[in-house]
Amino acid sequence: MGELQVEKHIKYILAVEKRKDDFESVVMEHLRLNGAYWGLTTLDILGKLDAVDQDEVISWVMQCQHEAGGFGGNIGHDPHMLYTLSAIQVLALFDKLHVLDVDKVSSYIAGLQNEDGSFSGDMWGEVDTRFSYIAVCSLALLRQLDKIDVGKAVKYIVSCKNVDGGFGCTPGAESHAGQIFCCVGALAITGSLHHVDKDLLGWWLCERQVKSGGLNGRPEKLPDVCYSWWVLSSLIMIDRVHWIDKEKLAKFILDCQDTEKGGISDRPDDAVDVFHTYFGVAGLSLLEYSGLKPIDPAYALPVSVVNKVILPCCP
Ligand code: GRG
Ligand code: ZN
Repeated sequence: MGELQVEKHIKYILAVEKRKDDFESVVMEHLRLNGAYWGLTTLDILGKLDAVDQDEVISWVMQCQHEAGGFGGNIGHDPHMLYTLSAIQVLALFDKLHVLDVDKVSSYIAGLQNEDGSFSGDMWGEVDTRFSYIAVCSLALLRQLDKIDVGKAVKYIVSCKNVDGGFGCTPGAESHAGQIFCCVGALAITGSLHHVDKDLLGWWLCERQVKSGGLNGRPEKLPDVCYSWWVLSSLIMIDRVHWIDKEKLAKFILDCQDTEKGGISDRPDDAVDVFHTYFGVAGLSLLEYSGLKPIDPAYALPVSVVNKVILPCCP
């Protein structure tokens, strides 16, 4: 099996952070704050977060904050839950959550909870269990979960559970590994995993592994490195990770590396991007690949970061 090209991936991510005008950077412009989270978390798992200028990153992140309290994908963009979580995660990586006006950010998030317990992504109202996860994860990191109705939030997530044991984006929507991560993650953070049928869901999740060792996101779909995160983290949270072939999955991820220029793609021989580089490295961390910092499957941050942020709150 090929080895993880640690130095090359570090170089690739540092280069993407600096390039402003090539194809990938232009495509990523509107979601730069997400990109920053993917790139910086990858660097941290690889033990190289100190290679970036943290003051510069933090000052840019704070400029992405809108007066409404939420964050946009870049300076001057409208606020959205998706970027607000990324901002909180990036600040947590640098142990700099104290620069936030916690009350303002958490009020923005809490203001997006609907009567039925669900969450909208922004003021335009799209409802999705992705936003339930984002609200719960963000507020837990800020230690502000009491700002929302957690009981109702859990109830809404449970209403998105399907007969196959999985979860969809809204009630009745088909199960998808990405949504399952969101729902299981939010249930894990709120101590509500008893709502999950672990054997049934574990069975659905482990069936996502295909011949090549990779995982897909739904039946009959192609494998993709990002599902190494969505599926594997969910299996770990419900304690069923031993139901897949970990060795074969690690090989699939390693086969998706660009061994010359660095970076990881969705499938072997495709073009690399920061998103799949993050999910490949994070997946290998979940597989306990040697030399990588362990990542927390619910918070999607290094365990060391989560311990620093969450532990001090516990009475
Ligand atoms: C902090 C890790 C983290 C996440 C934040 C935004 C979010 C919360 C979660 C997104 C969950 C999700 C829905 C992921 C799926 C992304 C994806 C690969 C979608 C593609 O779906 P299809 O059906 O592609 O178009 P397939 O793979 O089925 O062909
Ligand atoms: Zn993908």
